[in-house]
Amino acid sequence: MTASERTRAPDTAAADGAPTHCPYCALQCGMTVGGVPVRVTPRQDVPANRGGLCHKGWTAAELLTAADRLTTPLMRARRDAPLEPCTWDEALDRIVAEVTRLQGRHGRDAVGVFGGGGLTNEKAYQLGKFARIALRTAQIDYNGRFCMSSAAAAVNRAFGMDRGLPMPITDLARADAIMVAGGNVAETMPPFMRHLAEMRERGGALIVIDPRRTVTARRADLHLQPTPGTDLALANGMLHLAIQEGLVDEDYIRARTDGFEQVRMSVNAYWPDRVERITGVPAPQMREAVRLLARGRRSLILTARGAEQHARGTDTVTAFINLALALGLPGREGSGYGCLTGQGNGQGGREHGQKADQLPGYRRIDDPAARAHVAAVWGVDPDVIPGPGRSAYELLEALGTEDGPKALLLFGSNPVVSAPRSARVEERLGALEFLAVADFVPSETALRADVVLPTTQWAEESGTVTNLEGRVLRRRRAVDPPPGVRSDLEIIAELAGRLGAPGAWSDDPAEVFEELRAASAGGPADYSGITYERIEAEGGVFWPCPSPDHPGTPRPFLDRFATPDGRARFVPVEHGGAAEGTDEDYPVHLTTGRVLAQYQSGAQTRRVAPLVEAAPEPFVELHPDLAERHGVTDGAMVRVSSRRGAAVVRARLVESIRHDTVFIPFHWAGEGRANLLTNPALDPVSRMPEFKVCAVRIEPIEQSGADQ
Ligand SMILES: Nc1nc2c(c(=O)[nH]1)N[C@H]1C(S)=C(S)[C@@H](COP(=O)(O)OP(=O)(O)OC[C@H]3O[C@@H](n4cnc5c(=O)[nH]c(N)nc54)[C@H](O)[C@@H]3O)O[C@H]1N2
Ligand SMILES: Nc1nc2c(c(=O)[nH]1)N[C@H]1C(S)=C(S)[C@@H](COP(=O)(O)OP(=O)(O)OC[C@H]3O[C@@H](n4cnc5c(=O)[nH]c(N)nc54)[C@H](O)[C@@H]3O)O[C@H]1N2
Ligand code: SF4
Ligand SMILES: [Mo]
Repeated sequence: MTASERTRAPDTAAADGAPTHCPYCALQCGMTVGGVPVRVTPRQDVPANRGGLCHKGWTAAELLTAADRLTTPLMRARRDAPLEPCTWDEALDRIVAEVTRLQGRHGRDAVGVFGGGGLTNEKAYQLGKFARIALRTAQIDYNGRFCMSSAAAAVNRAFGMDRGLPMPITDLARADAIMVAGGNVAETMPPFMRHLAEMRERGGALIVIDPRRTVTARRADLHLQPTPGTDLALANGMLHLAIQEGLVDEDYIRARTDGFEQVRMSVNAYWPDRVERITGVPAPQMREAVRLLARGRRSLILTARGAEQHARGTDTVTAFINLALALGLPGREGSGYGCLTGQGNGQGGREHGQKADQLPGYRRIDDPAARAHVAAVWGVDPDVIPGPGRSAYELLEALGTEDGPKALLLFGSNPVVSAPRSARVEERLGALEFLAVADFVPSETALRADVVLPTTQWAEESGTVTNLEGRVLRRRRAVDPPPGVRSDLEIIAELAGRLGAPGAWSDDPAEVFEELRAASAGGPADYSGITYERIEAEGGVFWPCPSPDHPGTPRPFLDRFATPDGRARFVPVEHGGAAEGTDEDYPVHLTTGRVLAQYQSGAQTRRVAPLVEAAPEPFVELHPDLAERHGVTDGAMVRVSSRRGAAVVRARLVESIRHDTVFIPFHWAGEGRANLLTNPALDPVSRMPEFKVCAVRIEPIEQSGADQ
């Protein structure tokens, strides 16, 4: 009997359903799910949302009954044959046969694994373990590489430990000023705005840095509107001004940091006129932003994908951290630097080993002590564990090549839509000898697979997620899954068994969590003191939590940073601009991002009717002056081309965007796919692709049609 069959009843029997959390973003709003038909109601007792939900959360129950929900495994006999229903045994046997055949012929690394930041901690942990000791492949990475990896790299470098927000979200309302660089939280985490609104009501100032005057920017006291890809220069320019105006906190710098002198010298060259020329932000606005940040003791600098998804994303985040350190903010209650994580388990998903260079507990896979610890928990010899593998885009690009994986097993991502230069990624997926995808809907990537495994989703299963605050929360099973589907944990356990893997492979989330606790013990992301019972009783527990009597760590850096000597590191960084500049052929900057009613690749939200109604199709946002120069009218179809391909989308003329920049949200498949255009130039440290800027050309469709 499998876990899905064992626990037919919901795991909390409250009249109005089970208390759980939203299937989508990292805010992990609390909601109660249950009833007939199944309904979602917001919870008041969860600090992140306090009774609020966004449009996606309110309509989340519709996901459970998507018309084309997968309920039976699918398989194709040959690469060019259609997908047809099959039994679980046939599907799993086929996967094991292909894995065995390809690894026998080409070695262990012939099979790759791709995971996702939406997977629970238990799944992320088990997937990493499965790759390392069942498949014994180094080739595993996940979509979080496309998300907050640049911030993670910068934060590790500066503070020695990567926890998105180093404080409870409720600290935000008491801040004197908050600067959000490249985050449109009013659309990407709407209930987050409550905390910012409360701060403003108390007299705090909101500063937003975004090339577009977004809904978030409109609610700010100050909006800086730079050219995409120039935040690093902007942050260095602000630090230059802080030094010039005597606003740096010399006592703090001496007591808690290292390396300021080098940074002080390096930002000498970022005088206001020069930075204004690079960024397009008027110098008086930079000065005002610095003064607002420096006027009180409680200020925060937050970055999100707009500042991070760049080929210099790590250095860009570092520039913002340098500014925060110079102003004396990190490691003080209610102030500092934070990264807004994105996916439902964006934080926990990056801690337990689905990343190419990582073992559970945020340990490094090349650290002998970490390997020995984790190997002991897994019951294997440390030598069995492979070394680091390729990063997400590099892994996708290597598929089907001479020394790349010939087979890929994918859980929780839809790279055909969401990976950069996606036509190339499709080509690489096509070059595989075997692709297996586990999903609960037929995503664009699942439809290209040889075997599709239908899984349980969100409210049909239990497990833990770690939200943007670093607070570990419980997702609870609120409804029964449809007959025929299995959980990711059951699938992994079955495959591990058939592959003859060593060690224990439970399909019960509670048991897997117990193992995760042991595997993470002593690591930077230490969960060993966290239990399901504590999460329940305490409304979540902040990691690190190294023992059952430890209270958890809401504010990790108050006494010391997590570096070996406890001091934060300044790192000098230099502006270099976008990897791909504009020129005569491609004269306009393209940036990409999100709209409120769609989520990520859209695999889920394009199946929810009210969301489709709210955001039915892709579009390109451009300024009326730019549109006029290109002969584009509002509502007309236009072709947007980059060096990598062309997308066809409807024009939306808005005054709120810079004249030199256009914006396309990335939630749709087909010819309006933003990622047909994006540039996979990678950050040298984080291996993050440059989703947020490339060079494009815009043409009205009729005109270019006549040219051909
Ligand atoms: N509705 C909705 N909400 C979501 C998601 C979703 O898909 N839909 N996804 C979730 C996930 S995984 C994530 S990672 C988060 C992302 O959350 P955000 O980071 O808030 O989302 P984005 O829209 O990708 O980017 C934010 C802003 O960056 C701006 N930007 C573009 N280029 C630059 C630049 O060079 N510099 C600066 N400063 N800004 C720039 C864009 O104009 C955009 O308004 O959202 C989460 N929440
Ligand atoms: N141009 C551009 N591209 C981007 C971005 C951008 O800003 N601009 N942002 C990037 C970012 S930040 C992110 S996070 C990525 C996200 O992009 P993707 O990785 O494609 O994320 P999703 O669309 O959430 O895909 C998740 C898939 O897994 C399925 N799924 C969800 N939960 C589970 C589960 O528990 N188990 C299994 N087996 N399947 C599950 C869903 O149905 C869906 O098909 O996109 C990146 N791509
Ligand atoms: S803000 Fe995020 S977690 Fe909250 S309801 Fe919306 S999608 Fe769900
Ligand atoms: Mo993300």
